[in-house]
Amino acid sequence: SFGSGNEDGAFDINSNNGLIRVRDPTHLDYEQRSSIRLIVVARTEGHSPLFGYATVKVDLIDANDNSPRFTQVNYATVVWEGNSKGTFVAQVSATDDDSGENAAISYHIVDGNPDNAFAIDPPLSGIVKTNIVLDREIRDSYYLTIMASDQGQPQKTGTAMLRISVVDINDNKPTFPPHTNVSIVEDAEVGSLVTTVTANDVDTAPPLTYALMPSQGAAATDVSAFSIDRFTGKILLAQPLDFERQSSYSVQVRESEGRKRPPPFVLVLHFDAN
Ligand SMILES: [Ca+2]
Ligand SMILES: [Ca+2]
Ligand SMILES: [Ca+2]
Ligand SMILES: [Ca+2]
Repeated sequence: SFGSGNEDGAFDINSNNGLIRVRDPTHLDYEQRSSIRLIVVARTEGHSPLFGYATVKVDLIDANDNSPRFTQVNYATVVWEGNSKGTFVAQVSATDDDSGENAAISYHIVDGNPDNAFAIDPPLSGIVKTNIVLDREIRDSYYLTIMASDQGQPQKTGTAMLRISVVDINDNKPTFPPHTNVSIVEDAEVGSLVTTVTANDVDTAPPLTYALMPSQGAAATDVSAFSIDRFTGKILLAQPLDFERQSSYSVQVRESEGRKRPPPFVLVLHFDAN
């Protein structure tokens, strides 16, 4: 019989031949205790029995009965576009209650990674890095599914999500629509709308502003005949026109990011002589 160590009934012992067997495996958990010390009592039969004692130490072998668990189910981070490949994005981490190979965790991106935009490098680190140069104008967010796998048999896994928002930088130049000529009647009132000129910029910031400037080769005074709303690009007539005195004007519109980038948009105004 057992003297001690089997209070939970994990084992039984054959009282005739001393064979010890597992009776209830639910009490054998390496994570609770990795070895068990049983005191076995032997007793002679008869009126005045004699006793003998032995210690049996049972070492448990770890079974892979725990899955890796991430410290968070959902991770979120931001990363700037335009950084070189290999830029740090985030570090994810999982734990495993087993031991040895059964708790040796490697990480893999298993979904949500178009163009292999991200990589975990090295795989044991959980460090997520960029694997391409990110471009917010192509894709502004990613939603990665990351798996943690232990090395046990059978292998166990856990998953977490990592949301990555790509932050805009001002890496695109504005573009103007093709140059057009605009006509205006001679007797148009001062303040009337001549045309609206706006450039396109795929970045979100900064907001563009506009200014008028003289066209190359045209009279600088042409600019003073018009005014432009610097935010909307609306061009208004600023002084009365006289067809006999001047029959056409040429001005350029410059946007705020184009200072070093000629040529700006050219607007040629013709009077409608009617
Ligand atoms: Ca275990
Ligand atoms: Ca495990
Ligand atoms: Ca821009
Ligand atoms: Ca951008």
